[in-house]
Amino acid sequence: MQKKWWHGKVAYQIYPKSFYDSNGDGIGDLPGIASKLDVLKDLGIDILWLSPIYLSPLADQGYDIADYHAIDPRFGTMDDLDSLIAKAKERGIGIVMDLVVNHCSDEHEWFKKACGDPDGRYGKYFYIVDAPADGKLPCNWRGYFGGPVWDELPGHPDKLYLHLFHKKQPDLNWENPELREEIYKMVNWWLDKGIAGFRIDAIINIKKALPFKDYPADRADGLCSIDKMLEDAHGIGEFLGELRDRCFAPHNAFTVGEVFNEKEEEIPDFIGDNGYFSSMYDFGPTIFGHSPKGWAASKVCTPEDYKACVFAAQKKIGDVGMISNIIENHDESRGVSRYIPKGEATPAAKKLLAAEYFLLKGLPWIYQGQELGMENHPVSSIDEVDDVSSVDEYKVARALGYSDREALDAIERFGRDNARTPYQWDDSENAGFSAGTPWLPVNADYKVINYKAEEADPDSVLNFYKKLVALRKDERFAEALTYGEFRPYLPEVENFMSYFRGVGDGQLLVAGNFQRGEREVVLPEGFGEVVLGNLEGARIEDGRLFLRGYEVVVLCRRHD
Ligand code: TEU
Ligand code: CA
Repeated sequence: MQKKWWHGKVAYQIYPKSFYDSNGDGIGDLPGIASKLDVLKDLGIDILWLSPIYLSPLADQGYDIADYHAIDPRFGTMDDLDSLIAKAKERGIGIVMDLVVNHCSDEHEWFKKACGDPDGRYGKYFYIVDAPADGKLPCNWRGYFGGPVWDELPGHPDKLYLHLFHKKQPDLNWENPELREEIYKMVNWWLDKGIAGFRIDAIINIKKALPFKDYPADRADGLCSIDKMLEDAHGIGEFLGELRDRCFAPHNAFTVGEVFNEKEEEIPDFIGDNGYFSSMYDFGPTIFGHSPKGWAASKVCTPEDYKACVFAAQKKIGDVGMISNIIENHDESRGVSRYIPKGEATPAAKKLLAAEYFLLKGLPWIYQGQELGMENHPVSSIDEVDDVSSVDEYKVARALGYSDREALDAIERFGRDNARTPYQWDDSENAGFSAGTPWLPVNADYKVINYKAEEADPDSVLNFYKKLVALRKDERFAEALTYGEFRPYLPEVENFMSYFRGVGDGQLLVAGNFQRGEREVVLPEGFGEVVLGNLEGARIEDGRLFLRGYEVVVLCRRHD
């Protein structure tokens, strides 16, 4: 693997709307982020991804962009962003923007012009078709937010347009070279501004299986999951290779793809030495247990399931490229509530989960609040839910006969609002996030789980994350943790998640007891020096390691 400038770094994701509100309107903003840069520096962050801050009607919380060259006034101004980029750079932090180009907003001028002249130049920037006389839609694909992917083109009852996501997010037609040129021009405009790169949104969707056709329905609605079409879509490399060659490579940009549904044989093309992207996320644990019947029918991810997903990805990727490892993001529920058995998410267990994913081979990402051990929040009524995806899943669950409470339980488990409640800065009103009324209520546990309290507590989850970051950058172990081989240790032992990093003398062993009960295991020959642990007083006797409930230790070879 060729060495790159961003290898060995630590990355962080901010969801701007919920990070810090500097002007009391209840919405997080760019000056708010700028005021917290030293907090991120102190955590050891090198790469900072901002979820969208572009002009948007926020139908999908900003993933519906109405102007790619403008900052939405809710978040601030372009000067605020330029200032943030400069201040971040002073601290050695590179800003990564969110590139959302599978679709734009229906309020983008391109779509407005398309509605004005569906058969003209801008109509061809989208997928616009004549509405079939028999009323049958061109295909039975189900949108990611539920319902058909076709809607009437505003002002044209005889025409339909395609949207894989919200109806206010019309898909851009990447088969059109003119549209692609518009995208490349915009991407280079941003890279010329000095950002470090992009996180690339929902990018696998830009290549559709054409011509449009039905796939077998997987629900009573007669529709089918988009996954079925994506399995049939081939040739995305033409677009992604062009995007790399015209934009990313000339700027030596860092790019990370949000890639679901990738074809395993294509992974070297995606993140290999000359890949379309620098990295892509491992979504193995994220998609584990998904049911075509929706969230309410999805399986719980046990510690053994989690270990199997993570180990499989590490094995699949190997030395092909640098995968990006997460336990959560703005689309997912809180990792500590998802991967730690219900009722056992103690600080020790949260630190165990942190160590287990953070020391894997790949680029570690922290999502805002994860470093505090922020948890899911209770939902008592569908009326309090903001997330469009959750609202759809509630309807799906109820249509399948689940009760109101069961449907709400599914939203508590998987809803995207879980990750979007305001960052918990301290135990003052609104958790110190805003002097106004937060756009989404603060999680009631902020009195205990908050930055101020954890910064002052040497045993906090926050301070454990700082130790993990320091370990990855420790000159004794950086090579092993960045480029070192990943090799499972005793994978057959249930609820024991343990793996080597590195080879020979530079090797580390992560050993986590992913359960409440104690256990003892035999240590591999030569290992006995504890470099990090989540509990005081790790116990090693005669080559055996004794682990308490949810205890994790990191060991290196003994240097007697
Ligand atoms: O998400 C892409 C996506 O397909 C999955 O995350 C998932 O299907 C979706 O979140 C519904 O649960 C990206 C963004 O991360 C997400 O926030 C946007 O809603 C979506 O694209 C559309 O831009
Ligand atoms: Ca604000």
